[in-house]
Amino acid sequence: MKEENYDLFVKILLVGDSGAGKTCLILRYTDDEYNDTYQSTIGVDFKIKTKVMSNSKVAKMQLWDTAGQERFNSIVVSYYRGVNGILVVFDLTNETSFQNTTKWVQQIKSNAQENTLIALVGNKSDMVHRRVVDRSRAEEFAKKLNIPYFEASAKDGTGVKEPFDNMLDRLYQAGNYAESEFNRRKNTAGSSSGTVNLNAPVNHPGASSSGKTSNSSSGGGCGC
Ligand SMILES: Nc1nc2c(ncn2[C@@H]2O[C@H](COP(=O)(O)OP(=O)(O)OP(=O)(O)O)[C@@H](O)[C@H]2O)c(=O)[nH]1
Ligand SMILES: [Mg+2]
Repeated sequence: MKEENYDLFVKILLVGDSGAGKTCLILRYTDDEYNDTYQSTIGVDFKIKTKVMSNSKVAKMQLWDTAGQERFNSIVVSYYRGVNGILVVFDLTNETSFQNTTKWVQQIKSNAQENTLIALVGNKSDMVHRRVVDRSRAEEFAKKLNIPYFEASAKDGTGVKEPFDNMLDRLYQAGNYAESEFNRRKNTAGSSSGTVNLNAPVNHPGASSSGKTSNSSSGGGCGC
């Protein structure tokens, strides 16, 4: 896709314990695919999704997939400042992964920009019998933090679109996105007062314009 073929651009990062299902959620959302073979993410990776919003605006979403393993944490933390929104993912069948969401949120609050939007996602809702985190407990925790809570299953696809789409809508409402260069030039040329350019894209030092740090660009490397 050419740069000018979209109206807004957002960067959304997924964090959470290793094995929570971050890679699988992204793969389900972008390609509607799922793979049971667990391949832990090394460092940071991304995929792109283009979406036409209900207001007909075309959004280009850069979805950053991070490694949950502790040894990659300093790399992950270095990405917090350059993104518009962050989904904190935990595994509904793993109590520790839920407990650790407190740590993830604290890390975001200490390192991300103040206007970064956050949401909480409980994944693996298909594993009804192995579930250990009640919806009410997770909802209560999210309410305390004043962030939305979603449940999803990357495996059967239930509830996967909602956290991503809701994040996009909230970012749009908050004006927390970048415009395409094309729109920016067009708007500036067409208006003597100029257009307010909210949140110009922040290029992470480690990411080229095709935006890659570890694996291949939109498509490759999403080990799920
Ligand atoms: N039953 C079920 N299993 C899932 C679901 N999502 C992911 N899994 C499984 O959980 C394992 C881990 O999923 P990943 O998406 O690789 O986890 P991750 O959060 O990316 O892990 P790291 O890359 O190590 O941080 C894989 O074996 C998946 O098959 C789900 O919704 N339901
Ligand atoms: Mg992963």
